[in-house]
Formats: sequence, C-alpha cells, structure tokens
Amino acid sequence: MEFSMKVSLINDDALKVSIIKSGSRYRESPAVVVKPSVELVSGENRLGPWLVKVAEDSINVSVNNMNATLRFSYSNDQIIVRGNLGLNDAVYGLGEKALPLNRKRFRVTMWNTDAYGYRYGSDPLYVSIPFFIITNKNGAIGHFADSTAKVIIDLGAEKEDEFTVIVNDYQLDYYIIRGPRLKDVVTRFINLTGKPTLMPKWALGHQQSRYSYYPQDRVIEIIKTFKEKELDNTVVYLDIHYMDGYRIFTWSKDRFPNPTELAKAAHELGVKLVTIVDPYVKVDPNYYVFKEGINGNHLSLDDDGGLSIVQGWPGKSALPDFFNKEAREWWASLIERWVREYGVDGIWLDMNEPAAFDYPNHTVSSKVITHRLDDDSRVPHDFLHNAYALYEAMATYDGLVKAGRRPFVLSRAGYAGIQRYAAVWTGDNTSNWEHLRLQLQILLGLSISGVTFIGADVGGFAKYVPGSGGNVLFTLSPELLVRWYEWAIFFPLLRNHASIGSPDQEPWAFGPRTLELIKNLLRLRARLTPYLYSLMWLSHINGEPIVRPLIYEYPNDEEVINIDDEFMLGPFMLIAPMLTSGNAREVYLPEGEWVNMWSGEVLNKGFHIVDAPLGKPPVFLRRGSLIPVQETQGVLGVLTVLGEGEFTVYDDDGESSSPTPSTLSLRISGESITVGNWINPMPQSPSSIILEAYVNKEPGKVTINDTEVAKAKFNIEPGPPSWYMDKLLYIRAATGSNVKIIN
Ligand code: MIG
Repeated sequence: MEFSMKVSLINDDALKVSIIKSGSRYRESPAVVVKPSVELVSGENRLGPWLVKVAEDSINVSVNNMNATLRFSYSNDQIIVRGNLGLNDAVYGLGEKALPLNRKRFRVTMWNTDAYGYRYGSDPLYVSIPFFIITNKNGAIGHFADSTAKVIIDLGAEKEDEFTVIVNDYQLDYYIIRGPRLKDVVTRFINLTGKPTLMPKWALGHQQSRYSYYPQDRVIEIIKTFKEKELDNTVVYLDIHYMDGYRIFTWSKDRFPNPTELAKAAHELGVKLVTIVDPYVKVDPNYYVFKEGINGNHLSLDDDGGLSIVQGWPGKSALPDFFNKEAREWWASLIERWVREYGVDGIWLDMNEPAAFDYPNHTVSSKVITHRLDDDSRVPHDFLHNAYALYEAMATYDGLVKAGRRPFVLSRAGYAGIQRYAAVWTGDNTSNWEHLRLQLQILLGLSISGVTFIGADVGGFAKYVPGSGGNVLFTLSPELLVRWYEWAIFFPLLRNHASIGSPDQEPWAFGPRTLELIKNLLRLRARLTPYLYSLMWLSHINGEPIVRPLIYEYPNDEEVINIDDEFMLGPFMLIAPMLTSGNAREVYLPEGEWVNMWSGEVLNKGFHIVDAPLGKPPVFLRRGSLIPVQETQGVLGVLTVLGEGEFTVYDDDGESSSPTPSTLSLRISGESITVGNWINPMPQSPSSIILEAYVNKEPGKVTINDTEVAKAKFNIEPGPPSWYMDKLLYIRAATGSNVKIIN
C-alpha cells in the first residue's frame, strides 16, 4: 500500500478517516477544533449510533438510517475517494458556489480564486469548503474532505451513481458527519470546525462602502449625509486609496492628513471605521512593515530560500507567512498597533486567496513559494493555498482582541472554519438582475456550510465585466437597488459597496422616491435587530445558521428540495424576495399556516401568487412566531402569530469581549403567551414589552397573570398594562407576565 489509513470517532458526531501517503509528514488542519476520542479497529465496530466496517482501503458506515461506503485510493500524487450516490439523493453544502443550492450533478473545484466578474456557473470563487451533505427520505449524512490543497468534488456529474473527491495532497482527513436531519449535520459540522464568532452589535447595522471614499472630508460628508437623510448607518469603509502608495498599515498624507481625528469624528457621529488590509507588503527597504517582516523572517520564501515576490497593489510585494505562529503574532501586533493608534474599529481582508496580478486568474498558485509551519518544516504553497485567508483571519482576529476589541473582521476568501474569526462577503458581484438571484443562491450555500455571518455587496459591485464587451451586463436601476435591499436587510451583513468607476449607489443616489423606499426597509432592518442579534448568539452557542434554506427547516417536504429563491430568517420568518423585474411572484409555503407580514392574510401550505409592490418583499410569519423587535429605548416588541412556539432573546452590551448574555424566554401556546424575566439582566434590559399579535378578530378580553387588563390605546413608550386592536392586537405588558387572549 502506498498509503496508510486510520479510522477514529469524534464525540459521536463524526467519523474521521485519516489517509496519509507512506513516509510523509502529517500537517495539522486549521479547520477542525475537536480531537478524536476513540480509534477504530479493522473489521466491525459498533459504537453508539455508528456501525463501521473497516477494511484495508475502504470503509462501510451505517448511522441513523443512512449508509455510506467509501473507497480510498492513491495514485499520481492524488488521493481519491469514491462513494455512492442514489437516484433520489440531493446534495447541499460546498460553501460559496455560483450554483443552485442542490449541488447534485455538478463538478466543482476547491481553489480560492480572485473571481472578479464571476457569473452563474463560474467556478471556483473565493472561498473553499469541501463539505457536502447528502439527503434523501431516510435522512442526511455529511462528508468533509479536509484538505487545503486543490480538491475536486464530482457529485454525480461524471458517473450517475457515484460521487468522487479528488485531493491533490499527500494527506487527507475525511470526515463523515451524522444526521439524522440536515440541520443536525450542519450544526455538527459547525461543532467540528468551530462556532461562529460573536460580532459586535454594530456589525448588524447598515454599512456603507465604496472603492474608494476619499479624501478624509468626503468620508465625514458621507456619514453626515446618512444623518441628514435620517438613515441608520453604523459603518463606513475605507478602501485601498487611504494608504500611502498601497502600503498596508500606512495613511496617504494628502488624502488622510489626520486619521485619528477622522475616527474621532466618526465615533462622535455614532459610526465605526473599517479599513481594508491587503496581504501585500511592499518591497521597500525604507518601509517599516517590510523591515519588520524581513527581520523577523515573517514573509513567504521561495524554495531556494529567497523572498517570494508577487505583483500586488503596491507593485512588487512580499506575502506574510501566516502559517506559523510567529508570523501570526507579528501580524496581530501590526493590527493591534493600527487599531490602538488610529481608533480603527474593524478590519476588511481583501485579496487573500491570495490574489496576485502576475499569476493566471489573478491568483497565486505555486510549487516554488513555500510556507513555514509551526514545526519549522517548509511546505509548498499549493498544499496550503486554501488556508491562507483562514490563518490571516486568525491573526487579524487576535490583533483586534489584543487591542481590546470584540473583533469585526470581514474576509473575502476562506476555508472551513473561517466562521470562527470572520464575516464573509461574496466578492465582486455585478450590478444586474442575474446577480440579484445568484447572490441569494451563493449565500444560502455558505450559510449551511458553517459561514453564518454573511452578505453580498448590495446594489452590486462591478460595472464592467471582462469579456462582456463593456458594461452590457450592468443594469443598476432604482428598481434593482430597492429589490436588492429588500432581501439584503434580512442578512447579517448588510453592506452597500460599489466598484471604482461605478455610478453612485448610496441609498439616496436615485432620488427621493427610491430613498424613501430604502429608508423604510432600513427601518424594518433596525426594528429586527433584537431578532438578528439573538440569532447571531444562537449561531455562536449552538452553531445554527442565521439565514436558512427552506430544506433546513422542512427536510421532509419534497417541494423544497430545489428551492433557493426563498429563505428563512431563523425559525420564524420566510422571505420570498422579488428577484426579477415585476410586482408579483409565485411563493411556495411549506406545511402549516403562514401570515403575510404586510397584509395579515393567512395562507396555507402550497403555491401562491403574492403581490410584491416595490419596497414590500413578501415576508411570511409561521404560526407560533415570537420575533423580538426594537420598539424604542427600553421597550421590546414581540411580533407574534398565535400557535405553538418558543424563543429566547439574547442580548449584551454589544461590544465587550466574551460577555455573558442576558436572556429572556418567550413562549406561546395557543392563546397564552408567557414572557419570562431577564436572566442576568443589564441596566438597560427592557422590562416593558409590547406584544403585537396577528389575530383574526378582536378578543373579548385580555388577562395578564389572570387579571383582566383595561382596553385603551397606547403609544410605544413604557406605561401601564393595556390592550387595543388596530391592524394587529397590541398588548402592553411587562417581563414576567403570562398573557391570555380570551375570546
Ligand atoms: O482588484 O480594494 O473585492 O471589494 O473594493 C480589486 C479594491 C480589489 C476587490 C474587492 C473589492 C474592493 C477592491 N478589491
């Protein structure tokens, strides 16, 4: 045998098969945070839910009604894994792919790539997550081919009844992840690769960017324009033009004469500053970052020991060698100094595939460039390529922690586990209708592959698409921008960003009518912050995605197998956005009863044509919904639809490191709603609650803790218990109440 195989079990969640070419040295994976607990022997192993038969070069696994036989082989410097694919199997996962959510019959490559101008079907993009989930009537099972080298995954494209994983590496840790349901596979995969980081609360606000806002006064002008127009905006980004000749960790003296003052002014206006940081260290003997990099041996080298040089924004550039701890500590100290000195609040990591202008597809691939690992061995870039951004994000995150911040890192590239450190956006999309639809598909795939804090450039980034003959694919219009906001407001990362050379697309760019529509959408977004923040907490604690494809919540509904033009925000809200020009669309609603958020109309399972006037995306609430919303300071609203349900509100001060959350439990059963008391409350935890219930008629009476409550109209300020009926039933109560709606 040319390779050895070892099988072990991880906490009942996953089975690990380690393949290594005989005589080679094993590298630790940066993706996986859990170690195996039991090693399996050859022959039959029964352990908990697992039945595993281990042969010389294959294994057979039965777990939770799902079966997998995997055959491993090694030839031509590749490890190949083959498994069976059933006629009625569907396949999900694979992270960031410009493909339908159901990946069956596609063949994809895992190789982080600068994919400027990508379209539907372009492959690969920026992020690689070689993880997929096979589902059928019996349940779901996950596969994760943990290799940071180039991996090709064929899901029944070449052979009808087989999937193939081709790994261009001399080692592979292959994981099989247990269900029984798709959602179990997803959360177990997140347990394996690490819980999503808890972002600062401001990360949920609207964020404004452009390539690039400068000079300094222009940045302030942007911030003030949001204020004047009464639009919430919590972040402004500085793109590459803030730097001195594209030297990272420097400022252009002309454009940004006083960055400290800029940050101060932004903060006074309630806005955070995020700066882009590229991985290019300009080769310049007088530049402090280059000098430190050379002196500390923190830069990537060629196999002959000389400095590796690539063409980046600053011209000839060296690449930080994030694969060893010392280089990461150095980078963290650069970030820490940057944040402390200038008051920058978050870091945006771009070009970290890594990209370089002098390589094919603008992306580094090399057997010559080597990286130093913690054990001092040197490994060619191609084996490590897909992990470059993950290690960079790790170091960046640590730098922010050292600077006393709850980290906000936004990364373009990534590998499995990137969620532990960063948010991810989908790179250089294009301002057109194709992308409005495509971005949603990409994001849903990312979300169920562990990357939960995600978004796409709202309005689209690129204007010109290479090879398209100019700007023919650019169709930004007021309608497109509003439609884009209509679903983007339900995603954790909400950032408007546009390319250099693109027309303006700030919310006010198309005049008062468009501005008004966007303003209302941003108000809805702000109102949903308690729900979004709780969902972020739940992803951080339990590994549950924030935004979910329908198949995640309704695995037994055959109608939703291929639905990727609708999605759920948490367990309660179903959004079916307009993705084409028009004013109505067909919507599929899964089992149960659904309330149209705008009209209150109740719809049943099935297909419906739903009105979607501009500014009002079709949104439906499930029976038993309990959606915490921001009413006003000190008052929490709960949007509810009678039925059976529960939810826990999570909150904290939004900024401190490793906080203990304040939690409030909400429960509904029939017409009885119980609002608990805050556990671990903060001084600002709201004790006044307004229930907003969708009911079909005015009740006879309302009781709180079994005492009848007076009927009287009220405003959103705190006050005594009362209720009234308008479009919805409004009940003002307090924490620690059991509310009964009695007919
Ligand atoms: O080659 O920094 O995806 O968001 O504005 C372009 C300039 C480099 C690519 C990023 C984009 C950013 C741009 N960058």
